[in-house]
Amino acid sequence: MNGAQSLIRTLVDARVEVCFMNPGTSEMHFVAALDDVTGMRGVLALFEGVATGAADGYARVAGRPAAVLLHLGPGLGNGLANLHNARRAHSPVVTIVGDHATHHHAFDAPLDSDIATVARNVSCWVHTVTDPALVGAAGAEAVARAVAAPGGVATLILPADASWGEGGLVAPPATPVAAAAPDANRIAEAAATLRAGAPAAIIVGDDIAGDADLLAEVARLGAATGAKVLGETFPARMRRGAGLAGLERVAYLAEFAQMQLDGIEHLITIGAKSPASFFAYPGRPSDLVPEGCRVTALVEPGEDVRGAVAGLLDAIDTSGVETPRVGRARPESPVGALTGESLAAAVGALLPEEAIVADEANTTGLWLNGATAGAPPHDWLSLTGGSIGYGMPVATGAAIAAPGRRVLNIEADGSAMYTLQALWTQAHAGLDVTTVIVNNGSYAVLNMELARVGATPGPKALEMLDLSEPALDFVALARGMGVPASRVTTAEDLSAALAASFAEPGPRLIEAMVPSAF
Ligand SMILES: Cc1ncc(C[n+]2csc(CCOP(=O)(O)OP(=O)(O)O)c2C)c(N)n1
Repeated sequence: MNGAQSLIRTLVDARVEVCFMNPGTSEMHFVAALDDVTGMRGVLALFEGVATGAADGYARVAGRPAAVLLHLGPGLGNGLANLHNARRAHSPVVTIVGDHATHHHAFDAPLDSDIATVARNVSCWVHTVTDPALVGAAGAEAVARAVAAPGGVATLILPADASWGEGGLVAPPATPVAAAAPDANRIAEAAATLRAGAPAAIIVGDDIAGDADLLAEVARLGAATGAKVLGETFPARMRRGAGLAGLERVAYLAEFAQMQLDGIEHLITIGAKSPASFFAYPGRPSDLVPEGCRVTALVEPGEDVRGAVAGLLDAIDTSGVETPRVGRARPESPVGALTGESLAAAVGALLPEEAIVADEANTTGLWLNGATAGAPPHDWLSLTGGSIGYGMPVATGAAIAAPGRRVLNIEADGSAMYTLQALWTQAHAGLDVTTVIVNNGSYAVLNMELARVGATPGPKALEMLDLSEPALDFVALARGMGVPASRVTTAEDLSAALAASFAEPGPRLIEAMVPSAF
């Protein structure tokens, strides 16, 4: 057995069963090993940012890692932006970066670079393994590091000679470090604060936002004590819909977030960050915590969130308190002009039960939250790290993680162009992904941000935010990658196209012509 074969067997034994990849010469033994070892599905991506984003989407939905195989420093660099988003989502990802054979470094061949330096920025663990006999153990360790709470990107650098060398040994799954127990004093303090009844807010992180039962428990705590329950602005995964506890998120725009938090005297974070402005603006505060408000970090991300919530429930009497739940409510099917609002209504009216929404609608997404709140239960994925181009790859990985569920990717045109190649993988693998491209011909949000940061644009500046010349033809682009596509200009046509796509297997792209809101 060579090193590569031992690695794949080890990964499969640890339930890492999908590898998104864009390989090169130094990874050929890993690729060849896919046929020697059963249980590992290889998924080809035509750009590394698609592979890394797909691994993020897979992890968010499956709750366990996929592997990503990348080609030396440049391949890793191409995949970095979506590894950044994966890191912010606390997604477990096992990144394997092929490298030159160890003896080859002396020649500084063209693809040689400092891989570890590129990896460190996004990785919770970086390790180079040079001995084929240790490759399996390194793979097992990579999985354990990736899944250890709160989840992260573990990067294994795999020189070609460690891959092709004989003497590979399969390693048993390694035990991840357990999440740190919650601090009893902090639970007592938070419980006393909540019981005292002063204006308080609880901000919950991904562990709660993505778990309907935990979220219901926190919602009950909120109802029992009068505390407002909020989610972070961009959760990795929200479990939401009719019959479940709802979750208002801290607004992206600082002014709105300040309104949400106005008058709050105690803020309790549970596996979440204290709220801060997404960007700095001249003369405006970065910290969104109201003046004089005390912040208690009950547990940090990666500590035992479940235990912390259980501790609060033990300390606070919630008997007889009803868990607030969202009622079933769908918007009327919209007619007429296609706008952000009518697009949202069409989605809200038709979203299938157990759909997975990959939301990168950006400015057009403003109405989506409200329009879908009372839809049948579904999962909602958002852009955790602010690095655009996440939606199409994440939708791809989500579809591989959840066959049988419809994935709806609502994707702004500018963001789509970063990782459009995801469509090819969707067509190749026959994935049930419906992509709605919101074509507003603009980097619209940046038009708004220009004014917010106080910059004065001239025509040259405005040209940098304009995608209209030439107009992007997403129908042609999709068809060119094997995905059936159509363009819609009215709300009823969008509804018809959505309904048709939800009723048929495989990918489809709908290009929605929506005027820019800015
Ligand atoms: C990797 C990366 N590059 C650049 C940006 C800066 N940026 C933020 S929003 C944006 C344009 C968004 O346009 P689009 O996706 O079409 O959405 P719209 O604002 O039109 O709704 C850009 C370029 C970013 N966030 N991430």
